[in-house]
Amino acid sequence: MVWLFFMYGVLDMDIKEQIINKILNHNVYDIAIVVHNNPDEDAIGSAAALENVLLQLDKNVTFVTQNKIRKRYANIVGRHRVNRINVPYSHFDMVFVLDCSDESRVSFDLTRMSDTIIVIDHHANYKEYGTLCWRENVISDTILIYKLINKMQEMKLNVKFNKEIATALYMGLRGDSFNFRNPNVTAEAHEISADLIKKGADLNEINEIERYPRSILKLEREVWSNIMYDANYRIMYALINKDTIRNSDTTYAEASQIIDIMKLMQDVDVAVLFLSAEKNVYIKVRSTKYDVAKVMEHYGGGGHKLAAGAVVFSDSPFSLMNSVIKKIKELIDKEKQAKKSKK
Ligand SMILES: [Mn+2]
Repeated sequence: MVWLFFMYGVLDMDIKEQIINKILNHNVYDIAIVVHNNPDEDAIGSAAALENVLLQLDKNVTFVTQNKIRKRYANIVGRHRVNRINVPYSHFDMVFVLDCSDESRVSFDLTRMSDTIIVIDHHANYKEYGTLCWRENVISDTILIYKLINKMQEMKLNVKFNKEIATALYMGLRGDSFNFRNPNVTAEAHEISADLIKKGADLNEINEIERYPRSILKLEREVWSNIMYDANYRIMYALINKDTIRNSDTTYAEASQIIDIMKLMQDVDVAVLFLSAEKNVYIKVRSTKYDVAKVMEHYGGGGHKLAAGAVVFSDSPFSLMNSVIKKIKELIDKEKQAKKSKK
């Protein structure tokens, strides 16, 4: 009977509470935070905010960086972390994996890092992994971190929702919602953002982070003169080869921002950017209505319904581009057909 009661108690317990109880366990001191490779604003913001709150709980925190974090994020993550890769070989009492729908987006074996892997993720499509998994399909992972910190305060833990946390969380919210333009933006997202502003989120800092580097102009000249557009399917796409990127002094991360300009164009339902590197081609897709993540999954990638990507090993970016565009057209045909038959 007691045992049954205990079982129900655990089942009843909210996942946030379960995670917090694991953090509070006195055996847990060394904690690592891992985010997906090539981290975006949401991944970086989630990690920075979680680190801040774990430090307040007197934990020893290691922010694992598989890729170099750009200088523009210096005020969010700390100047000492910029342009550094930090993948330690030590063992941790607990590892958090944030904003990462798939283990393959982590370049090392998570299980060698810790026996306790806590996944906090907001992607609609995901692969099951980790010891404890909190999935909620909201617009950014920072919303989940926001809820986690609120829960800590509800549980009367001594944690402050400071300005640094508010700024980091707001950055992720804005990044993953494409400045609150994505169709999945809810009233709750706006309420949370209002609360974060009340808590001191530094909007000027985030505006500064989101500005384009001037070097992108050189690249844009090349891209806009070679841009392709399919008026029937309303697909806009471009292929940037490695020499173009090198000659323009932009990084791949900077060059990939061009997708955000492409998707703002009128009469574009799908924007696709192909960035060719030494051996790989990076594909970025944005859509206003089609589930482009499905197409990216076909190429070993994934993401959100309207914002997805993949990295494909390919010697011929041009033929890869043609095959991806063909697949996207098939998807559009299929979704249009499905809509018709519904009517
Ligand atoms: Mn995200």
